[in-house]
Amino acid sequence: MAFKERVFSGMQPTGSLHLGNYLGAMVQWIEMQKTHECIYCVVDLHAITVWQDPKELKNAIRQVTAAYIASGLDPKKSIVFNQSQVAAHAELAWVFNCVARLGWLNRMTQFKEKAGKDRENASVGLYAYPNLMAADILAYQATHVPVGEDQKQHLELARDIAQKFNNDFREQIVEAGYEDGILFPQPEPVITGPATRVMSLRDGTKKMSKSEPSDMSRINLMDDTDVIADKIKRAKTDMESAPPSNLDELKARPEIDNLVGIYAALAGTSKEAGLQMLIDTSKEGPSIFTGFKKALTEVAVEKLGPIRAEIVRLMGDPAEIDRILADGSARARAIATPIMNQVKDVVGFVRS
Ligand code: AQP
Repeated sequence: MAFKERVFSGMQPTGSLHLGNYLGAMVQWIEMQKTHECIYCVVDLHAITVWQDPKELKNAIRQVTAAYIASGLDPKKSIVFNQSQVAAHAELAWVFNCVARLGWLNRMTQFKEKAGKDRENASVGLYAYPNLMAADILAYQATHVPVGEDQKQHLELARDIAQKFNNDFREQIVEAGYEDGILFPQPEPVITGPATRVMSLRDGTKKMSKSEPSDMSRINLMDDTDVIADKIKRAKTDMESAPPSNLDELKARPEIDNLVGIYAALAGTSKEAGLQMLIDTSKEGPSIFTGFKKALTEVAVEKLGPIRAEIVRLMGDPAEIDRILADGSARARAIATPIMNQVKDVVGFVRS
């Protein structure tokens, strides 16, 4: 069966969204909304795989929703909702817990990074996170998933799960009316944002992340002008006395490469043009990066300032945000429930 193109993606309400979330995923979400049926979720079930203060979680769910809308998602066009309100996510995740193999999950690098040395103390949910992510996507038979590069491995797992489910239950899937025996499509990762991997401002080898303890490592969508300027001013560079003269040299200097990449993505220009800007401003002093950092601050404030102002405005009316989420949940349920019912039939459950 040829599946209708449908987009699904989500972000965790584990803190304020940052530039990595915005450039790595959100920019692509907004683009895809113009051409596709899109479902954008605030993945609160994923958030609780690590401890979340319940009072802060509620606020974070509303703030991430506000950030989606402030960044340009249209909740009338796209479906915007929070994951916990559509039961199909958790139901399908359980089925997938029984389809996915332990060996597959053991290979997931994100679990290793997040669990760190204290693996025995990590929640079972954190380990099974990729199965829930597969369920998020496949509960809607979604075909395209715009994400940052860090999610590539999880997407591959979702494809493996879809394939194994289709193989395991082929006979029943055909009986359910899917002539080719395919109930779940192979979801395609869409990793094409302007900066698919934004790195920490403090360490060019680590990705920018909400859960990194140092706030100086990231630019949050909620940061004001002074905070953005301060973070960029203090962003780690290196001790070299000259700027890189070409893209190969730039690549070998991860912190500079990251800043040039961020500049290019925000200014809507190429990395080459960003590097040229760094070269042209390097004589301004006192450091070779002073002029470049000033330009980077300007473009960051210009781009993020209006988004921040709109998040603040939307957060002034939490009841309106809740209405948007309720409307989105109802529309999401209308798609996911019939698919979930087919899954239940195919697996052999008696529905009552
Ligand atoms: N640094 C990044 N560069 C590019 N894309 C990124 N994404 C996250 N960080 C970067 C993309 O943002 C989307 C939502 O991510 P998430 O909130 O589900 O969780 P995450 O990937 O684990 O992001 P964080 O910020 O690191 O959250 P915590 O710290 O809570 O785990 C995804 O598409 C992701 O690729």
